[in-house]
Amino acid sequence: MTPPPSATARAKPIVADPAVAGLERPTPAGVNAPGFGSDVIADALRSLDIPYIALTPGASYRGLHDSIVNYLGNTKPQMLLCLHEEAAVAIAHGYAKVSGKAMATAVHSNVGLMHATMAMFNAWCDRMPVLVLGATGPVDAVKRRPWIDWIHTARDQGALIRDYTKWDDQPSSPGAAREAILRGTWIANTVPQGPVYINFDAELQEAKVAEQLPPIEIERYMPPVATAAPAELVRQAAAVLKDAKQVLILAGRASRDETAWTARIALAEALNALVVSDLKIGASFPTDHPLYFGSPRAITPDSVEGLNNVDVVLSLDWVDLAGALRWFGPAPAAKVIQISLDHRIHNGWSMDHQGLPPVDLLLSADPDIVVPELLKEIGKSAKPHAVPSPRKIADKETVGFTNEHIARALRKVLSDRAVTYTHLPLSWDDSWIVFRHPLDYVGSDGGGGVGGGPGISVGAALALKGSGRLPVAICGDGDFLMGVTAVWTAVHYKIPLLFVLANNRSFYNDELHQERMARMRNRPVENKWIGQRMADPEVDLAAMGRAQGAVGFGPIIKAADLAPALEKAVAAVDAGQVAVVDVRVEPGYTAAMTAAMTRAGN
Ligand SMILES: Cc1ncc(C[n+]2csc(CCOP(=O)(O)OP(=O)(O)O)c2C)c(N)n1
Ligand SMILES: [Mg+2]
Repeated sequence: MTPPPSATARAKPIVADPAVAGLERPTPAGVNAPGFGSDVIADALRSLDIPYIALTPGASYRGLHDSIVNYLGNTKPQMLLCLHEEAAVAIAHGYAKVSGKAMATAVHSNVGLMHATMAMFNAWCDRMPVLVLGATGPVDAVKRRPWIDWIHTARDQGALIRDYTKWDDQPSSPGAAREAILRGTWIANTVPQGPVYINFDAELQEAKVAEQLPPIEIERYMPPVATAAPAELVRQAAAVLKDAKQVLILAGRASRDETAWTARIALAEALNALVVSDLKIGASFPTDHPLYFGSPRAITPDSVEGLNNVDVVLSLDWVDLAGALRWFGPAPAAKVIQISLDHRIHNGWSMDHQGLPPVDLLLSADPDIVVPELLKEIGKSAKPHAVPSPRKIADKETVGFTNEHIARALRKVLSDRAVTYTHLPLSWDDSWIVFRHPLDYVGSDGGGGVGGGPGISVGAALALKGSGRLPVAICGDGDFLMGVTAVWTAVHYKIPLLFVLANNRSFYNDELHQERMARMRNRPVENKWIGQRMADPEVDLAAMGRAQGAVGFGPIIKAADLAPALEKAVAAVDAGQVAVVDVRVEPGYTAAMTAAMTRAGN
């Protein structure tokens, strides 16, 4: 049986990049049979074709570390050394955003896991698969070294992350460890995807294997999961959509699969539906398509006028359906069809499930699988197509020196080149850069955890290596500074990537909040910068790139210098380097962004 398109996309074989594979070759150890518990764990990772394990080292998993280097020969998986656990997990997160598949990470005991938590939360909210391996000091107290093994052993380490992982385990034998790795990887990769955590007792890793485990057929433990909707529900949904006067499609979470992308466009065209997408998640619809309405930020109380005729809303796993329905007022009259599996991983700790939306018809299935089925029911051109008239990008020079100048310069320098935007800052406007392919943009950090941008971008760039696509990360200065050491990993492992930094020398998003407070309380607005501005001294971000082996450009302080600097930076990336361009934009957001942020309820 041929698996449906999204299942295939999420299970593409992954090959290690030859340039990366040539690095850090160990002296052969000549080991060929698993002698220790951690060799069994390493064998299980090898059997799953996981190309990389991003890690920050620690003694709690010294057994596993040795097995990967000396038993596996540091290949499949190959270690990617990271300077912070948050970067290690973010890299795996970014890798999954492109490949659709979990990469491995390893983090040291409770302390490494604590550093990793925010990145795990980001991956969780983004519904991205990551296999996080961890370790604890000997569970058997008699085996613990004084002091250090005690502070690095916790009764229930998984409790730190249980609320934002799909599953966790602490196996107590090599056989159980192998099973945990198979189960964890399978769960992580199954839609809705998410991170999993497996904690290995140091003693289990370091103990000799009493007897060899019988070999197993890995494929039999990795059954592909493709969740379709019952035919009757698809027929009902198709009937509602065909009868609608005006459908609004909320093109939400989707795979990077091109076939699914094409089917989504065909469905919108067959229904002559308006389409909305969201910068929170990867590109899900061509933003220059005549049916494309904009991102939620474009939907202001005034523009909702344009949605007045909408009588059916079709959500393709939209991140916040209840929030979107508020565009129509407190009690939306439109019929709502939801296609999503997300409810399957909602829990009581994280409120990332958002508000409870009214839903008239739920298809509990993967939208990438349902959309082609709906299309079959509806037929190709039930309604006249809109005349293609791509959304115009306002290309006139704007005043000052803002993020819009960055967009304009990138458009000029990159022209029609295949680019993947691996990260965009919060203040980005979706009308500035057009997306025409599912890999043009891989979405944001998921959990709103600032600092994820650099690591996610390095992981995405790693997965894109050799694809011919240019990875471009546009990060705020705050985001970059919090995750800056990911740059070293990119440089060290020869992962070409362009960082363009929207450096307003501020955690500016929060200046707006202080402004709002001051206005509400009738206090001086001019104090909003205090405790927000990173000035005196201004941080030299290009130098922070250079200090880690990247090529640094800037500070660029005027618009005219930007395109020439970007040209040089792109040439450096084309030559295999990591480039960091420090653009000193003015503090301030666009009027639309400011309005969206300071609207009532924010
Ligand atoms: C880990 C974390 N700390 C703090 C915040 C609060 N926060 C939200 S946006 C933001 C500012 C980010 O600064 P920057 O990346 O420079 O973007 P800017 O707002 O200046 O455009 C902060 C601090 C957060 N979301 N996550
Ligand atoms: Mg900033």
